[in-house]
Amino acid sequence: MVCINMIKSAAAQCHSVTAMALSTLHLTVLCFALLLCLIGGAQTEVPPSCLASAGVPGNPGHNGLPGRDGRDGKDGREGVSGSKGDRGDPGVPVPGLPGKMGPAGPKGSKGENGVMEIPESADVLMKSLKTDIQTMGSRLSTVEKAMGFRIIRRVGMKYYVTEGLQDDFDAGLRFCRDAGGDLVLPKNEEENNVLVKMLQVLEAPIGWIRTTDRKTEGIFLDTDNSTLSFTKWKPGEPNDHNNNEDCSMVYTATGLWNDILCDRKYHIVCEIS
Ligand code: MFB
Ligand code: CA
Ligand code: CA
Repeated sequence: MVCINMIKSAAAQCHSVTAMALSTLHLTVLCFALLLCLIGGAQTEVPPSCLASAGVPGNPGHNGLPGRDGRDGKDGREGVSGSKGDRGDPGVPVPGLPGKMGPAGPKGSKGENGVMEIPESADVLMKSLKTDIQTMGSRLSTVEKAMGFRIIRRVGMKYYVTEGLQDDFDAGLRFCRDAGGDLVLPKNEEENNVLVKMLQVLEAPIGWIRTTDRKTEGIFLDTDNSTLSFTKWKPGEPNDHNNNEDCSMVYTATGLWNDILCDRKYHIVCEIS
């Protein structure tokens, strides 16, 4: 069918060929198409005039329809570098990798004093330390008092001190209490022995002991009216000889105690604790 149309078109144009001048190419194409049709066996009539002589080429026809896209050509050679492009937009800020440790900065200014939080254990420790400090303070005070005497002996937590003075019982009480202590009263064998040794140093045969039965005859108490936890009476003593013996003394030779008149003058040994 296409072939007939082409021939009709060719025929129509051939008919006018004498009147119009077809392009050589156009005429060639048309004749080639005609030849193809004839070869194809198409049984059609070709006007004799078309085959008789070529006419004058006509005006160029309208441009044909665009052809189909051709196949991609081969890659071209690499082009020369283009000129420098415009400056790009600022990039999206992305944190960089951490930098190297810089040099130490200048020492900061002194901070405010912090509030010391004392944990419970430390609180207990603080209380213990306070007690220890108080004890040490008391001990220091004791030592300072004892240091004022000519002869000093430490026994347990006490100091026995003496200047070698002799006087009556009540004078002895006043002297020792004025020195910050009291007249000596041994509370055990050890203390009694230290007292005896001090009297030996003084070459004193007798020394005062801080106990009397002034409150109740026959009941010997400390001067604060407390009972005695230790005594070392000589056998048969206290005997309130001549019914007027209410104070107490120790024999240096034996370390034994005896009740005696309070106005006798014996060596004074003080205790400071
Ligand atoms: C008495 C004694 C008394 C006097 C007296 C000289 O002992 O108890 O206190 O010391 O001797 C016998
Ligand atoms: Ca008595
Ligand atoms: Ca006696």
